[in-house]
Amino acid sequence: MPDLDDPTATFKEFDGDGDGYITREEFVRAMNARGEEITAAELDSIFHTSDENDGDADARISLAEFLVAWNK
Ligand SMILES: [Ca+2]
Ligand SMILES: [Ca+2]
Repeated sequence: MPDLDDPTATFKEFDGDGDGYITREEFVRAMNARGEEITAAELDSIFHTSDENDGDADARISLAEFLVAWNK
C-alpha cells in the first residue's frame, strides 16, 4: 500500500499500464483494487475537473493534471 500522502506514488498505482496517463478504465480498476466503489457520475466529475488542467482534454489524466487536482 503506497503512502496516501504521496500523489506521485498514487498516480503510479492508478496508471495500470505505466504509460504516464490514467484512463477512466484504469481509474475504475484502481479504485476497485482499493475496495472503493465509484459511480459513472463521480468518474465524469473527476475527469471533467482534472482532464483539462493541462489544456489537452484528451480524456486521460497526466501526472501534471493529477497533481493539480490533488492540491485542490
Ligand atoms: Ca495508463
Ligand atoms: Ca488530459
